[in-house]
Amino acid sequence: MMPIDAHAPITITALKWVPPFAQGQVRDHRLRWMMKEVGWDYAVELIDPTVQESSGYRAQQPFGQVPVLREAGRPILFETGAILLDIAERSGKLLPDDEADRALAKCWLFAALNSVEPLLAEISVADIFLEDKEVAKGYRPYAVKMAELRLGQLSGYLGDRDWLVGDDFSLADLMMSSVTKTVHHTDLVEAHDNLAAWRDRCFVRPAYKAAIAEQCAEFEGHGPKDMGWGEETNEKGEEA
Ligand SMILES: N[C@@H](CCC(=O)N[C@@H](CS)C(=O)NCC(=O)O)C(=O)O
Repeated sequence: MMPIDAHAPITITALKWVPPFAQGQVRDHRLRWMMKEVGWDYAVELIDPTVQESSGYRAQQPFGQVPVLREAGRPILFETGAILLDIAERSGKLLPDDEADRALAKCWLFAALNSVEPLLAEISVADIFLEDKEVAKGYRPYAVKMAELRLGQLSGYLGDRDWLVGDDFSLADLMMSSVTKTVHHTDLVEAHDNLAAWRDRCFVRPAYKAAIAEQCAEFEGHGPKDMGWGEETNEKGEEA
């Protein structure tokens, strides 16, 4: 695993601990993955709800979320899509050389975040976050129908392409494959052979594997107490 350089000029934020269902899912993995793809060093600042709720952090990330990217002499960036695009443009990596393909890769970056992620997230709402289990049960079939629709459309576009745009893995593949992790606890992606194969092509990349291993290793040394939660927090993050 690539070591994290505590003196690196770039720092990203991540959460000290999350429940098992979210480990390997927290969105800082997108930045770790991207940084490893382009070969940039970075340090990680692990934060907890006290920091998330502080006015200092809200000035960096108005919603108190992770990740942000801090770099001396530059504005602090938030929103993983914007950060990935910034890194791609500055490093000259993970964006196609061809101008038309470059424009298309940006379309797919936004499509991942704007047209696919919100629909897939509804399944997490039904499965994990809705407290009224009856309401969740009633809502889930609709959420599944909408997710199936989008993933079917994505599969239709992908066809027998190896990558979403052009001949190489790009930030569009990075973001879209990361977005499919939202439904990793279902077989909705596996319902489409080409989609599952493309996702696996993304996830077999050493940079992805190292990013996930790194995030999960940080959770090892922490627990619910580090987030100010009771030790009885269950695997969904609910306190008993
Ligand atoms: N649209 C944002 C979403 C960031 C986000 O949802 N972060 C989650 C972790 S995956 C978070 O910080 N959740 C804690 C919270 O909202 O308090 C992005 O892509 O950066």
